[in-house]
Formats: sequence, C-alpha cells, structure tokens
Amino acid sequence: MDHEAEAHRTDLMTITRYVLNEQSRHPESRGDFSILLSHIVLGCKFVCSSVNKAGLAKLIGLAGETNVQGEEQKKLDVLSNEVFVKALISSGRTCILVSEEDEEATFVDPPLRGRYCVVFDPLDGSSNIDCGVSIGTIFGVYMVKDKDDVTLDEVLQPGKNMLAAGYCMYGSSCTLVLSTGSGVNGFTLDPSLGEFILTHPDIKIPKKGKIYSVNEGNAKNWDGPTTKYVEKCKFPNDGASPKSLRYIGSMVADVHRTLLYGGIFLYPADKKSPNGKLRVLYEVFPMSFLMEQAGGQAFTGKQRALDLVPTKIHQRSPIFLGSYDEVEEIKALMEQNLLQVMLSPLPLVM
Ligand code: FDP
Repeated sequence: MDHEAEAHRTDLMTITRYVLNEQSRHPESRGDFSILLSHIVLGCKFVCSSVNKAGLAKLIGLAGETNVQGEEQKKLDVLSNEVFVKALISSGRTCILVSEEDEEATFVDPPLRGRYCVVFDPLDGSSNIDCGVSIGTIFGVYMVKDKDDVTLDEVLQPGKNMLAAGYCMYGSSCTLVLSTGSGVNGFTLDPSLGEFILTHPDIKIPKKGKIYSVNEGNAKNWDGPTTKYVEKCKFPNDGASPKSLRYIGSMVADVHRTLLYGGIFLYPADKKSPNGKLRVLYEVFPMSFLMEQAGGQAFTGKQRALDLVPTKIHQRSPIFLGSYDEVEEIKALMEQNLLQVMLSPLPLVM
C-alpha cells in the first residue's frame, strides 16, 4: 500500500472544511450558516442516493401507487421534498421554507426556528427522471432580522438579497455548486468517502460563449428580440462561426454546462406564456446569483434578474443568463425593440 499517496488523499478540501474556513473569516459568526449548509448537503446526498437507486427500487412510480410489498410508493420529487423539508427543519436554523412542491410556504414551529429562509426546488427537471437524464436540486437562502416575527415578505425579496445560492446536479457525478456571495465553487461527491470535495474552485464563466440553450420548439411564439438573437446564433452576420445548440430540458444541467463552458441559457416569454416558465424564487434567482458571482449576467428581458421583486412565492419570469457578452447582446436587442415600439405610431407585430 502506498501510504504516502493515501496520506495525500486525506488532505482534501471537503465542503465542510471549506465552509468552516469561510466561517473563520467572520469572527462574529455563530456557525449557524455552516450548520444549515451541512443539512442541505445531507439532503443532497440522500436525494443523490435515491436518484441512483431509482431504476432499481422502482421509486419512479406514481405517487400514491403501492409497490409489491404493499407499501405506498413515493415519486422521487415527492420523496426529495420530504427529505429536504425534514433536513432543513431539523437543522434548527430555518424559519420559512418555500418549496416548488408545496403550494404554501412552511413556517417552522417557534421552538425549532432559526434565522434563515430557504427557497428550493427539491428535484428540478423532473420530466427527465424516467429516462435517467441529469436532474438537480436548486436552493437559495435569505436571512431574517427577527425570527420571532416573520411574515411571507421575508421571502418576497429581490434575489440580490440572497445570502447564498446553489444547486446539486445528480448526473454522471453528483456535483454541488455553491456561492455564499464571494465567488462560485464546485464540489464533487466522492462516493467512496461520502464527502463533497472541492473540484472546481472559483468558477468563472467565459466572457463569450459558443453555445446557446433554449427550447426552440416554442420559437413560433417568441417575441422579436428573442427570435433575432437566436437567428444570429445560427446565422451570424459578422463573420463569426454559428453557435452550437445544446438543450437538455433540465435547468440544472443546462445551467451547469453554461457556467463551465460559457454561452447562454434562455427561457424567454412567449405568446402562450408571457411570464416564461421558470419560477423566480427557486429557479431564476439562485441561478442568476451564481451567474453574477461567476462573472456572467442574468436578465429577465426587462431588468437585471436579481432586482426583480416577487409578489408571489411561485411567480414565474422569463430569463436569459450566461456569459457577460451574450447577455449584453440580448439586452441591446430588447432595448432597440423598446425604442422602436415607443417611436412607432403602429404596434409592432410580435
Ligand atoms: P421540468 O419541467 O422537467 O421540471 O422548470 C422545470 C423545468 O423542467 C426545468 O428544469 C427545465 O429547464 C424546463 O422546465 C424545461 O421546460 P421545457 O420542457 O418547456 O423546455
């Protein structure tokens, strides 16, 4: 046995070590955030293990169905929600939870309350579960001033007020990408150790990208600027090469690729869905937070995504996010269109 190599293997930057290091940079910190994060990490590990076993354990049946043992089966997204709700409440550090799976927000009982609100989608991209495509958990964290006097307004805040955001992707490997407001770091689960190891330190998105990612099946209902932008990706008029199209249809996977390789991910408004499809609190905000922290941008078509003030917990918004220069282009096209609309005596055909 190569003892030296083994000893070297133990000198790893685990997510726990990373968070404790970060905590020590804030002497006033009481360690509450580190505890909260360790519970989020536990939820991710649990869901990762369930996702990996899904095909074998027949966890992918319909919620409410019974399996051969006569036990009620839980669909993976229902199970993942229960896992995260329990993990977050048992941390003793949360006061409000907003989950994609629950119509109403959960107010944690006063004896178990802490200062954090967590907004999350426990298993995003669920239409991809049955075919084994990458899916993920997305989360964002806000902090309240007074945990004994909390209202829903604590989570109806612009994304720029989030303290932290991240996602965990259950794919060919299990990768947790996190920002606590000073850059973005990626950790990969080492299944033999059961630990997330820092594998992608200080992620920076390339300033320009060669990939666009969108559901082009909706193209006939897009507005003018979106159509123009995508046309330009395919038929650039400046001598550049056309961009490649990559669309998995699972936000975590599409955003993860965008973050690492650069490019743009868009889920725009269209005539059928004027607010787009993706949810502000637990899809648009956390991903926009990560993009900005990695040097990219996120835009709703009208404003910086993180400036949006949601009025409902399950509100939707169009989103364009990714490399700085790509989002700049979309912004310019939107602005141009707005100017034309203002100057035109006749309404433009969308
Ligand atoms: P899903 O419906 O499979 O849960 O908001 C959920 C989401 O997936 C995102 O993960 C994904 O980016 C988007 O919807 C895909 O929507 P389309 O199928 O309309 O392209």
